[in-house]
This record gives sequence, C-alpha cells and structure tokens, in this order.
Amino acid sequence: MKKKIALITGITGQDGAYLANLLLNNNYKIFGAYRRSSSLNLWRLEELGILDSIELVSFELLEKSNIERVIKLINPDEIYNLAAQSYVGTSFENPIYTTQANALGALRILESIRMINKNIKFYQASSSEMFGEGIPQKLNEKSMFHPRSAYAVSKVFGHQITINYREAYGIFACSGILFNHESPLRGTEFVTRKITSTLAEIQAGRKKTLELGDYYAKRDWGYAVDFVEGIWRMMQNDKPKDYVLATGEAHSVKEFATIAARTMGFDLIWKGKKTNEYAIDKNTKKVLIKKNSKFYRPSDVSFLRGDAKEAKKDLGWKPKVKFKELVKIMVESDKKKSLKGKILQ
Ligand code: NDP
Ligand code: GDR
Repeated sequence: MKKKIALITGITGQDGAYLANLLLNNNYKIFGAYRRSSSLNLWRLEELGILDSIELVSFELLEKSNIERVIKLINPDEIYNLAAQSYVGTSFENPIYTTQANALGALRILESIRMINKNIKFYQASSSEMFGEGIPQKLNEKSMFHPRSAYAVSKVFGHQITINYREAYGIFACSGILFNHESPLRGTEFVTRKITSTLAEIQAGRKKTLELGDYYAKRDWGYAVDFVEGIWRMMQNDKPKDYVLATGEAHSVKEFATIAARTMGFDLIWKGKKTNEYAIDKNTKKVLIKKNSKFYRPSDVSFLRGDAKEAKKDLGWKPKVKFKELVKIMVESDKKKSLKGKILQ
C-alpha cells in the first residue's frame, strides 16, 4: 500500500516530535518543517531516535512563498500545523509577531491548500487558552471564548479561519482544542518542565532555588504522548470536526511543584502567607521554592479544565496517563538527564 505523506510544521517542538514518532509507527512518510536558525533545535527528534527517519524541509510561517513552495514540492496527504510562537508569556512582549505567526501563519497554509490542492487534509493546533477566564465548569467544544493574551487571540483566529475554510471550500480542515499537555520533551520555559528541570539542577548542586509566578493558577495537565494520538485520530475521522482533548482534572502549580519536589526526594515544607509563600527543604533548611513577580502575566488564566467526552464518543480517545504519573515521568527523566550533566535552561 502507498505510504501516506504527512507534513508536520513545528517538527522541532514537543508535539512535532511525538506526532512524528506516532506517524512513523503507522507507516507514514514524514516531512518535518523546521525554521532555519543559527542553531538548529533537533534534540527532541534525537532523543526519540527518529531524526534519520524524517525528511527535514525549511519552513517559515511568516513567508507565504516558502509555504507554497514546500506544499507544491511535497504534495502531502495531511498537514499538521503545530508551528507557533507557543509561549503565552512571550506574546505580551511580542504581540504582533505572535499574531503574524499563529493567526496569519495558519491562514497562509490554508490559502496555499486552497490554491494548490483542496484534497490535502489540514490540522490546526488550537488551544484551551482560547477559553480564557473564569468558568468553573468543564469546558467543551461549545464553550465561549474569552482570550486573555495575544497568543490566545491569535489562536482564536487560527481556529475560526480553519472552520471557515472547511465551510467555504469543503477542505478537510479541523482543529484540536488541546488543554495543556506536558512531557520530558516540554520546553523548559513552560511551568511544569521549569519545575522538574530546576529541581533536578538544585539536587545536583548547580542551582539554588526555583522561582515561580502564580502558585495558584490551575491547569488541566495531560501527557503529550496521549494527546498526539488524539490529534492523529481527528485527521482519520469520517468528517472534519473540532474536538477538545483534556484529562478533566485541574491541579495548581503549587500541587505540581510539591509532588515534583517530593518525588525528587526533597522533604518540603511550605511557610509564609499566601502573598509571600515559600517552601524550604526540611533537611538543609534552605529555601527551595519562592515567588518572583517577574513571572506574573499582565492578564492570566487562573483556571482551566476540559471535557473530552466528544472525542471519547467519536474517536474512542481518552488519556491514559494521570496527573501524578505525569509528574513522576517528568521528574525521573530530568533526574536522569541531570546526572549526565547540565540540563539546558
Ligand atoms: P513548542 O513550542 O514545543 O513547538 C513550537 C514549534 O513551532 C517549534 O518547532 C518552533 O520552532 C516552531 N515555530 C515557531 N515559530 C515558527 C515560525 N515562525 N515558523 C516556523 N516554525 C515556527 O510547542 P508544542 O509542541 O508544545 O505545541 C505545538 C502546537 O500546539 C503549538 O501551536 C501550540 O501553540 C499548540 N498547543 C500546545 C499545547 C501544549 O500544551 N503543548 C496546548 C494547546 C495548543 P523552533 O524549534 O525553531 O523554535
Ligand atoms: P500556559 O503554560 O500559559 O498554560 O500555555 P505555562 O506552563 O507557561 O503556564 C501555566 C500557568 O502557570 C503559571 N505560572 C508560570 N508559568 C511559567 N511559564 N513560569 C512560571 O514561573 C510560572 N509560575 C506560574 C502561568 O502564569 C500559567 O497560569 C501552555 C502553552 O503550551 C500554550 O502553547 C498552550 O496553548 C497552552 O498551554 C494550553
């Protein structure tokens, strides 16, 4: 049987690496779209041992001519648009770039598909950040959007334009509204991996404290390996449709940090008032975790929890790894990495 061809944008990121691994196991030919930079970021593909199985193509979300050239050259069956300026914090510093890359980037790909070959299937990496603030109920595909950052606004555009190209031109275009998903391959700027990598560095004596922003922000954290399976299933669906992927549980940054520290072997005690809480290591009496206001955002999302019932019903998808196991997987990986040397931060 002819191998399916997939183009994955954002191949050098967390989801790009795990999705490529999954598709290779399903006998796909993979073109991995990376952006050219002075230091190419291939460590995730190397860590999964799949770098040699992927054909890398130079790709830039901001450059329509480049996107068209790549799509014409490859003529893929499926495009997974995972590339983005994905760090919410940076979108407050670089809102225009974030919008250019995330919102117009998605449109540039869709428009290229429309011009070149409308049979190419398209996946857009939408985000739970689109929902924004304040709803204690579990969020699903019908919940309202109230984006709280340029990142979230850019993702709402990407989401809606994907729906529009599906409705207007009959393209198989769908979005996954994914809640936070983490792994040992997560970037160290995101809070979960920042916690596990910094704690491992502290344990190795190379760092002193872990400084965090809002301890009480709660997220629905799942395991990235489970989530890329859901992405792939959406693209094999009979009809293009958007789905929430989530675990249905929300936990705070403080809970994540506490479990991670204990799993790492620290004997942690929390002290101080809510505004100035810190944690000490009972054995050394040293401050292990403290607040730093520089990690607060001008507007943040304090609580997110998703409802993936629809994905379970239509796609048979449900996450396998639960919160505590996720923390353990990440701590153990960073412990191992730190024994081999400094973890990149
Ligand atoms: P990462 O930050 O790990 O990866 C982002 C990728 O996008 C990297 O490969 C990066 O390349 C690439 N990229 C950034 N800017 C450009 C550009 N201008 N042109 C081409 N490529 C670019 O993200 P994740 O893997 O975690 O997430 C994948 C997608 O899913 C993103 O769109 C993210 O917004 C979205 N998402 C993620 C969630 C999560 O919890 N992980 C949840 C919901 C949505 P480089 O390596 O060169 O920086
Ligand atoms: P998020 O992930 O913004 O949800 O976006 P992040 O891990 O950056 O933040 C989660 C929550 O933790 C709070 N927080 C801190 N965050 C960081 N990075 N560093 C800190 O020191 C810190 N202290 C507290 C944040 O304020 C926030 O409330 C991720 C990305 O992958 C997006 O691309 C994706 O769309 C969403 O998840 C779903």
